[in-house]
Amino acid sequence: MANKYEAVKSDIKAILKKDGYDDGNLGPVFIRLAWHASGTYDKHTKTGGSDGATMRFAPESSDPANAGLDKARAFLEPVKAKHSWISYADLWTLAGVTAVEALGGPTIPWAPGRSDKPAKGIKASDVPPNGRLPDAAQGASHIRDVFYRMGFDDRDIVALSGAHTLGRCHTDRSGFSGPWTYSPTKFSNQYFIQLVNNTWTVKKWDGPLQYEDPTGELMMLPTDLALIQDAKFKPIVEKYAKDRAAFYADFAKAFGKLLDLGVKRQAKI
Ligand code: ZEM
Repeated sequence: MANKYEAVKSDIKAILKKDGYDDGNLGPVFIRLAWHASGTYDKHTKTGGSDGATMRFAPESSDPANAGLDKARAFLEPVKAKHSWISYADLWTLAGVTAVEALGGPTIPWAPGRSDKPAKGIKASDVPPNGRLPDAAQGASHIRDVFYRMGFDDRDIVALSGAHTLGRCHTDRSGFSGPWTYSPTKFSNQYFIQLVNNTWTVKKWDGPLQYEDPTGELMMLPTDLALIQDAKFKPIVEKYAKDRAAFYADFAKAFGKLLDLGVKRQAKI
């Protein structure tokens, strides 16, 4: 990677630790930003994806699925101000890559070359419609519909879901609450270990349906539990719970592919 991108990476790395914010690190929300910027891709119409950085514009900016990502984008503004030549689309995806690596995850293949759709004259039809990102309240067939539309298979789906080893749910963003693991700022295969080895029951509360472990400290979304309820997903979850290296290799490949969906590069870099 060219030195100027390494310089951006090191400035992103420098702002990750943040006392008083969640578990003290912006990495998880940067990874979610990179994922939501990319996960709108539709292979049939070749629309959506990280190219264009369309999350700056309505309706994508106000998609309820993107609640809280305005904060992630704002945290990156000082980096953008310092390196004004970089596109938002490259910056947001690079922030996700940098966070995975800085939190102890695998090296993610990433190449620059995304450009930003200009704000001037932007129309709603230039922006992917809301509703393309997965709905945590649903099950395996919905997950497959969404990720197959992006061009992923079952193994990719399970590998990508392992990102939930990091971060947490916020009642004021998604309505859900809590972290998936005891180490939400350390990349690991803990998410799969928890899914397989812990006991998950419906949480009794006023919020949306989610699951909790016997301590009540950890959580799973309905879509997370779908991964051990589905006969094809479950063996992959079990494999990653036992084989951290296999998860890291598959995650790196799938996350790199996700960030590149629909990217049209102007010139060879
Ligand atoms: Zn998530 N995710 N996600 N995810 N996600 C949340 C948080 C995070 C789903 C989902 O609904 C939610 C992937 C797949 C799927 C991360 C990364 C990746 C939250 C909590 C929800 C509700 C948001 C909040 O309240 O702040 C669903 C349904 C998914 C697929 C079926 C994939 C793929 C990811 C990356 C590769 C991360 C890192 C977080 C934690 C964010 C944070 O702020 O801590």
